[in-house]
Amino acid sequence: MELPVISNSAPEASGGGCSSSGCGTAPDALGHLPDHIRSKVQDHPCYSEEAHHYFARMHVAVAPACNIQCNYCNRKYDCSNESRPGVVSEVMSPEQAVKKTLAVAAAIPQMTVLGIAGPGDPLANPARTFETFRRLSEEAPDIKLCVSTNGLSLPQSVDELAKHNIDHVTITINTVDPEIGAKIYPWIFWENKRIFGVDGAKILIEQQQKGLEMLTSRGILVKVNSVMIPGVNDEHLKEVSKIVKAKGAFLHNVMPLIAEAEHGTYYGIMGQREPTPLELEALQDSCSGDMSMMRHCRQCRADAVGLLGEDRGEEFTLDKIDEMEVDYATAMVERAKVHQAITSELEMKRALKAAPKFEAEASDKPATRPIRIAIASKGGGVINEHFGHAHEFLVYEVDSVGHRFLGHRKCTAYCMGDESCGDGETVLGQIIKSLEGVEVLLASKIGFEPWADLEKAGIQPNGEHAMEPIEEAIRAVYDELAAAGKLDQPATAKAAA
Ligand code: CLF
Ligand code: SF4
Repeated sequence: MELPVISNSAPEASGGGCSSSGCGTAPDALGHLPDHIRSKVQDHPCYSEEAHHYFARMHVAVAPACNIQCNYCNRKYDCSNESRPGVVSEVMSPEQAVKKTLAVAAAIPQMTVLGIAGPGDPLANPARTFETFRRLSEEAPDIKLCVSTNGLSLPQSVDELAKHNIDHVTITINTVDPEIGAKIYPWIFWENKRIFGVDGAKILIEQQQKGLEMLTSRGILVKVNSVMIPGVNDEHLKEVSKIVKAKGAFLHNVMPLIAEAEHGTYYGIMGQREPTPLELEALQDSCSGDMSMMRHCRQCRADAVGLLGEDRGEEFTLDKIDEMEVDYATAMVERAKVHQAITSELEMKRALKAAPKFEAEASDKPATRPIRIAIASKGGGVINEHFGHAHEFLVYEVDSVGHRFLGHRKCTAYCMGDESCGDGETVLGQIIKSLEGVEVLLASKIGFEPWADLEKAGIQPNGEHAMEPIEEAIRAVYDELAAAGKLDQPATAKAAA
C-alpha cells in the first residue's frame, strides 16, 4: 500500500489516518483529510511524503539573528533546527529574497513553497521576515509561505503570521521539561536579558507551548521538529510527541542530532553521540503511535532550492538573478498548469492502487518477513540514480502486503563520475555502514566493484528496475524473493545487525 506517512491530527480534521508503525496502510494517505487541510498539504513537500517526490521548496536566508543558544549549533553557521550544522548561507535583504523567489518560481514551476528557516531564527528578525512574507503574499499569491522557529518569540508573532496567510509553521520542540532543556539550551535572550539554565529553558518551553496552542486554535498547520539527542531527550521525546499531538500539531519530525567536532558546536566538541539510523527509526516508530511522523526531512540549508535532497542554489545566485527578467503573471499561468498536471497524475495513480483487484491480490499472499530496501533516486518517485552518484538512499520497509517509507540515509557519493574515483574504497565502506539493516539496494546502475562489496556485506544490489516507479519495483523485488523462499528465513547476521 502507498503513502503511509501523513495523517491529520488537527482538531478540525475528520480523524483516523494511517498508522506508520506497520506496512500496509490506506491506499491514499491524504484521502481521509478534509478538503481545506488536504489542499494545504498535498503539494507541500515537507507536509506530504508523497508530494516530496514531485514538488520543490525554496528557502530565503533573510533572518541572521537568533535569541537562544542550542548546544548543537555554532552561530557562525545556519540555524541547526532545520539545517545541517556547518552549512553557511549568505544573508540577503527582503528585496533580494523576493526577486530570487520570483525567479526560482518562474524557472522551477514545481516549486510550491517558500520557507524562511534561518540562518538564525526568523521570528527573532521580525521586520526582515515579515517584509519578505508581506511582499510575496501580494506578488506571488500562488506560493505557499512557511516558517520555522525555535518558538521563543512565537506568541507575539501569531497575529502577524495569520495576517500574511502563513499557514505552515514549524516549531522546534526538543523537550517539555526545563531540567532536560537546561542540557540543550545554555541560555536564552529574553526581555533584554540573558537567562541561563533551567530558568531560561522554562521560559522557552512555555513560549513554545503557548505559541503551538495559539496557532492550532486558528487552524494554522503546525509541524513540530525535535532533535534526537541520545541520553539527553531520546526517551523523553515520546512524551513530547503525545503532548504536541494533544495540542493539535499536524506532524512530528524527529531529526537526528548531527554533532561533529569540526562544526565547533558544544555537543560536537564534547563528543556527544549521534543516534544511529536504526535508533532513529525505532524512536520514530514509538512516537508514531501517538501522531503522524515526518520521515523524509533532509535537514536542508537556509538557502536551499529544489526538491528535498537536491540543491539548485548555484543556478540562482544574486548575480544570475540580476540578469533574469521575470514576467510573474505569465509564469503563474504556466505554474498552475504544471501543478494541475502533477495533481491529476497522482490522483490517477491513487485510484489505480485503490482498485479492488490490488487488494485481492495482496491479501492472497502468504505472510513472509519484512525487509528493508534502499533506493537510489533523483526524485519523481522513480529509480533514476546511479549508485556511484547517490548522495542519499531512500529506505523502505516492505512486507507481503505493503510497504512504508522509513527515511533516507545520507552518504558521500561513491564516485562522482571521475575515472579515478579517488578514495572510493573508503567511501564505499562508509556507504555500506550507513545502510545498516538494508538487505536489497536498487539503483539505475551499479558498478562491478561496489556490487561485490555490497554482496559481501549482505546487501543484494539490483540494477534491473532502472527508471521504474519505486513502489512497483520494491513490490516486484519483494515478491520475487518471497516466491524464491528467501524470506522465510531470518535475515543474515550482517543485514539484521
Ligand atoms: Fe522549509 Fe521547513 Fe517549511 Fe519545509 S524545510 S521551512 S517545513 S519549506 Fe522540510 Fe527541510 Fe526538513 Fe525543514 S526537509 S529541514 S522539514
Ligand atoms: Fe542555532 Fe537555530 Fe538554535 Fe538559534 S535556534 S541557536 S540559530 S539552532
